[in-house]
Amino acid sequence: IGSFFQERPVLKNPFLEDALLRGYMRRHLPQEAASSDLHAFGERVANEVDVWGRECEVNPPRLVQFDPWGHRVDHIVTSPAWKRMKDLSAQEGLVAIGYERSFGEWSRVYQMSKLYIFSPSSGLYTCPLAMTDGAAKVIQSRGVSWPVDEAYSRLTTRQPKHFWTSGQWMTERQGGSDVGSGTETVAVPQTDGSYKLHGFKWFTSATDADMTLTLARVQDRTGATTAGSRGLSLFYAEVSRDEDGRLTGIEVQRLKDKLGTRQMPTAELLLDGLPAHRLSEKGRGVASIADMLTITRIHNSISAAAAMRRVVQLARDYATRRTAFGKLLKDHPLHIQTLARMEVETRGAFLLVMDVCRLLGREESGVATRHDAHLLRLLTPVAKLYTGKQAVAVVSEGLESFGGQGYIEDTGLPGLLRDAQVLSIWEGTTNVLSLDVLRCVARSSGMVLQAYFTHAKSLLAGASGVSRLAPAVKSVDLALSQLEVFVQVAATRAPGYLELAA
Ligand code: MFK
Ligand code: FAD
Repeated sequence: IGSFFQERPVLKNPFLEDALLRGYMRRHLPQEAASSDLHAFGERVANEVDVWGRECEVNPPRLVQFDPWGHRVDHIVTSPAWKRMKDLSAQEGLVAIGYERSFGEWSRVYQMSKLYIFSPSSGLYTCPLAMTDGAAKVIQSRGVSWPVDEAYSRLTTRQPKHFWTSGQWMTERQGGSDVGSGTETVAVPQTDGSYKLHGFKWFTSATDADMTLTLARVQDRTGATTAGSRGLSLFYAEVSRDEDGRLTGIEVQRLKDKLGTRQMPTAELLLDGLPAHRLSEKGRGVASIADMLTITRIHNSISAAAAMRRVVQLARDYATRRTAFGKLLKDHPLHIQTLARMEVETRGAFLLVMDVCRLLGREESGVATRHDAHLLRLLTPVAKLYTGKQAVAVVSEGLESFGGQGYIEDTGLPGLLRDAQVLSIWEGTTNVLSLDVLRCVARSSGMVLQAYFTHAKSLLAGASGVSRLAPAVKSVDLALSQLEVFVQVAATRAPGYLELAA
């Protein structure tokens, strides 16, 4: 059997190991309270939480539809580790930090840095946290009052016993991208001003949530509804059980059998009279849930950058432990070149996503300029679509750097690749987000692009000493001057010209 056993790669404190993250925090948020919290949390992730994440993977959720006597119960049974993730998330303020705003405009950067450290060890608990954050944001933007004041306090608390997570039930069988045409769920008005929802939600993740935001069409007195996006309204519903233990107005049809993200339940739900409250004006459902999409897409980008960082970190460590052709992998220039390319991709992703978080923080603290607002609108889908693709490529390359062991399930490495694959699908596929970018360029009459090029120019100006960047500065200048002409011409030409051009 031989006497050689390869040392495994070791996960060290992901904050201390990440020179770019530490440098970024030193530069932008040098407060001791933030860095010591990130340091301590990194220690916890490496020594305690990472094991729970593995437990979530090997002990995935299951659905118990009936009790032994045939009563419908629809219990989604989750692992103890999954439940611990919920308590930890509250204690560590993984949603709360974004709303406490103790670090002013840098609070989002701080919150997202914690999530970045947590994500690859979280057993996908970052999914419910993303939706929880998105729901809190929608409620906050619309005003915290009845019937969602209690929910808001629960979504943003640090008290584990009080903490709630939220779902985001948008996708139906006819269309997840095109929710405007694809949504069949109807909302039947009740005499007390509330509604009952009837329909079928085809994908609902982290379905053990305490509440949800969802879309439905309000029926008029004749039972008719308005088709398309203009017929959709936004609803708030709590997930509760009656005295017999049955879910109120919901049947869990089945759990999805997925390529990855197996740690968390994703269910098909029949809504059969689910009590709900309308949060938006009638017909403003898509525009009202857009705040949630912004937040969850930023979380998605953070998870993508974090997956890349994790695989690079482990690959670097492994390169100091594995020998081939008489020397450690770290001493093979070609192997180091491969790791260096992964590192460059990871750094680019991190800096892009952190810039989006910075802009979000500025907007929420009321210090954002119009220019910042344009950039946030443009860069949110760009970062999501770009990092989603990068994560799959970098994590795949990362697996190869462990040789055959990268393909072996119980190393935990293949799960990183499976989980990365979803990042470009949910929360808007790559093509759908590309179209979102074009629409926002057109609707802002090109202003978002102007903001982008101006921003790029100022970043490049900071590096003007680097002569290799001179062509880039020149092309940004050219793009900016062409864009200015384009916007001026478009403003004087037929309406819709920009939309067509985009
Ligand atoms: C691990 C971390 C991540 C965890 C993830 C959590 C689990 C996964 C959960 C999900 O996957 S939830 C489902 C996510 N579904 C999507 O992302 C849907 C993808 N499809 C789109 O995004 C479509 O572009 C969209 C449904 C929005 C198209 O619908 P419409 O009705 O054709 O949109 P339209 O006409 O462009 O916009 C309607 C209004 O919404 C406009 O406002 P106004 O009426 O005031 O002009 C738009 O400006 C506004 N809007 C649309 N997208 C927006 C937006 N506003 C801001 N940002 C956006 N992105
Ligand atoms: P479709 O919309 O049918 O898209 C199919 C293909 O067509 C895609 O490649 C897309 O890019 C392309 N396409 C569509 N429209 C265009 C166009 N106009 N131009 C060019 N190409 C286009 N949804 C929820 O609401 N809540 C959840 O909690 C949730 N959890 C999920 C968990 C997992 C693990 C997965 C895989 C999905 C989850 N989803 C959830 C659903 C997800 O958001 C949708 O699958 C996604 O938005 C795509 O919708 P679709 O599946 O209907 O694909």
